[in-house]
Amino acid sequence: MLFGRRKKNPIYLPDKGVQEWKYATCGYCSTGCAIEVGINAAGEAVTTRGVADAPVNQGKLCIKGITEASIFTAEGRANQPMLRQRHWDDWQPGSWDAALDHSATEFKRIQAEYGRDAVAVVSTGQLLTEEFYTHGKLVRGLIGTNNYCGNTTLCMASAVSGYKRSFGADGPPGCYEDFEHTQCLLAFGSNLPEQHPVIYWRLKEALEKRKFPLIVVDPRVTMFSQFADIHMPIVPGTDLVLLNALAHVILEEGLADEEYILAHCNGRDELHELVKRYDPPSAAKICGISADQIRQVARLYACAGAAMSIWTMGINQSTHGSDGVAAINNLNLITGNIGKPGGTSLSITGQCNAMGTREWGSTTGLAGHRALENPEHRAEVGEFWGVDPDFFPRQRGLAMTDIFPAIEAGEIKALWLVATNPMTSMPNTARIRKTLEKLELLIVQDPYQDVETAQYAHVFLPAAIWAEKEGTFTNTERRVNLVTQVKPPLGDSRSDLWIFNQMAKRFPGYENMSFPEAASEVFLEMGRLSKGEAAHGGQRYLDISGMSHASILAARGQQWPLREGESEGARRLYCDGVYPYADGKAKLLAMDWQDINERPDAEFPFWLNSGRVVEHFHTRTRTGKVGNCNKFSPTAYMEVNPDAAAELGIEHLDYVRLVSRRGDAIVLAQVTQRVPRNMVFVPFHFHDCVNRLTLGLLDPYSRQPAFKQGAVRIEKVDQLAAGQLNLALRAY
Ligand SMILES: Nc1nc2c(c(=O)[nH]1)N[C@H]1C(S)=C(S)[C@@H](COP(=O)(O)OP(=O)(O)OC[C@H]3O[C@@H](n4cnc5c(=O)[nH]c(N)nc54)[C@H](O)[C@@H]3O)O[C@H]1N2
Ligand SMILES: Nc1nc2c(c(=O)[nH]1)N[C@H]1C(S)=C(S)[C@@H](COP(=O)(O)OP(=O)(O)OC[C@H]3O[C@@H](n4cnc5c(=O)[nH]c(N)nc54)[C@H](O)[C@@H]3O)O[C@H]1N2
Ligand code: SF4
Ligand SMILES: [Mo]
Repeated sequence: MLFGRRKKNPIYLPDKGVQEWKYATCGYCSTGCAIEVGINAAGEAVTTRGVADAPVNQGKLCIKGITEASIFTAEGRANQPMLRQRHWDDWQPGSWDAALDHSATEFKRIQAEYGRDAVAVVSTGQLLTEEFYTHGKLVRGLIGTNNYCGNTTLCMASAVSGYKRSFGADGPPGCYEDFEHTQCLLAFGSNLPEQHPVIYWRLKEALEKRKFPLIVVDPRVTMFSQFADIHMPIVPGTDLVLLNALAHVILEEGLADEEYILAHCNGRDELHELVKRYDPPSAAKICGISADQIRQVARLYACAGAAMSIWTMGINQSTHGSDGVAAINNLNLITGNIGKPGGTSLSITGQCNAMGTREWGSTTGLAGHRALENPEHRAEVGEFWGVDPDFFPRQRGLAMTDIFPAIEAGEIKALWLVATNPMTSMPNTARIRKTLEKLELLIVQDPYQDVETAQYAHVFLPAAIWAEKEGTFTNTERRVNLVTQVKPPLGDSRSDLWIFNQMAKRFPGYENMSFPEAASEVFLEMGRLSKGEAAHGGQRYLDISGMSHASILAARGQQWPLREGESEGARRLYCDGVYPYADGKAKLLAMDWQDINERPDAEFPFWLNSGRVVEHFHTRTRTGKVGNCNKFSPTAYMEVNPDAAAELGIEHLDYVRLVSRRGDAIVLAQVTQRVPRNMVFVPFHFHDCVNRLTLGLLDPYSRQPAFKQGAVRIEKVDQLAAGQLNLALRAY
């Protein structure tokens, strides 16, 4: 008898009738895979493939990239502007002029009545960089509100803040190629194989050529921790304790690179003094990692020659997110592991263009990593844009997570949401819902009209999506890559760039400024603004003056800094040990851990952890409608440990109710050893689910919510009723 493939049908790839392949960069995660979209004779996008000679992915794509062609025509796409008086009225289709006139007039009325900052704008990490730059110019230079932020507060804010505190500027100093040089890799709160599958593939390739220790710190037994040599199942929210203990061992045992510290760092003695309190036995009691393992990992890391750390949301989404990042930077500074091949502090970013908005969006400052607090920066940008520098605020305004409470308090009356869906993605969504109901004007700009936030909107602006537009994304390793327009926008939807340019025309001061229509021209303008000297006298790191759309396309992505006249960008930052602080030195920061999270107790005995799965992206406006993604997890569920399930009498695939101090949610039980006995993990992709439960205490520096630390209890429910409710909730 024959077994295996020979008896089965061969894999059959249908001919999609592709006539032309067009170049883009994937629009989901921050890996930055180069992708080609196949266009058929009718001009429709029918399929995708990886670009073989692209430095990032070398032809690879993950499930989301492979199925990305179907998002253009996915259910729910909006194709015309819509307006209504009150959010419970029916939508009325309107022209672009009507929608934009109404929006601009209302902004002006509200600003005149309540003050300039009564209008808030919340942006995203999912537009093209040229769009971010133009949006920033419009909001900072014409509308003039200081309450301008992005969903990156939910995502990368702690990394930005930690980089700034340690090094004096934002920007991940390493690159993917570091995997090929490192001798030890330590990953914190990142599930790389699921969330950045192609970065993980790069790491695996490196590991297959040359073995080095891989250590994963995560309270769950994720796919990444299963592939690791050492898994450290940390107590949620205690990474700072572990990091201080690692620094303790390294400094006490004389394993630090004292020469590097002396030449390039301030604050050594203060750090040493503080970490004396974090001896391994004391730290073990808090973070749950044994004293022996702490010593073992500290020695491995410090003696490795070249060691690198990566991290994602397990660190950033915490009440000590910014401190956690700075503590990772401490670890790499004291071991001399910055700016050298295989030695780095590499924040794995999130959304496709989380980097682009940090660089050029002006959300927390001014374009090109400039600060509102710096008078020279205000003058530079003011002159370049044709705006009186006094028109710019003198300090940054509210973060996204502070904008919603300010709406609640009545200080903000109008909100413009661009490419973000806080009704599903913010903590404590019941409160967000009430907040949105209070607004006099809510504008939602999104390609999909079924995005939950639109339920409370007065104006809906239908945006073109991804490769219906042209422009650039910057990925995790500072690589700027191109999206070309592979097909025209659906129906009457328009590119975000076009929408911002049209909105700009409706504000006084427009005549003195320039708003180029072509993304390639906007890019060159950004290049000009990126040139010159940095505040401390050295060259600016964020310099893209040597790039153009054409050069980026030819190279399949270029890294910044790439200065005028250069042909290749820098793979790493700070290779000379000079940091962007005035004295050129990095800061070692002494940070004590404070126990301020909501923790499990008798009433709510489980840790509530949340995050992602490989087949879905965020609030599922896209992957929820892509059959080949959605079929793998079509409904909300929790991971629960078999011992806990047995104790509660819960079977695999039972419906249960999760209850927190904020609210409740119905989920299916997936009984698995992935989580410890006192924890449940719920993917956040589903509406009316985990974010009804989350508390979201804020990090004091970054204002990022602690999405991953809360407390819940599990209740049994009537299976039939719960099933019906679940079906009703999951419209798609
Ligand atoms: N498939 C897919 N890929 C994505 C996305 C997506 O939605 N879907 N989103 C993109 C975006 S925007 C982002 S930000 C990234 C996020 O990428 P990741 O951060 O890798 O993903 P998460 O699942 O949010 O969280 C990672 C891990 O943090 C762990 N964790 C929880 N609490 C702690 C803690 O206290 N300490 C430590 N050390 N770990 C902890 C969780 O158990 C979880 O396994 O993914 C990007 N890529
Ligand atoms: N509990 C819990 N909550 C979380 C997290 C968690 O781990 N746990 N993670 C947080 C993180 S890291 C993030 S990044 C946030 C993400 O939270 P959101 O930003 O709210 O999530 P998305 O679903 O990505 O929303 C983006 C919206 O932009 C739209 N869009 C896509 N492309 C375009 C475009 O070109 N133009 C326009 N105008 N719109 C476009 C999409 O249709 C979608 O509606 O969620 C956060 N929330
Ligand atoms: S790894 Fe990220 S960038 Fe690459 S195909 Fe998948 S979602 Fe797209
Ligand atoms: Mo994110």
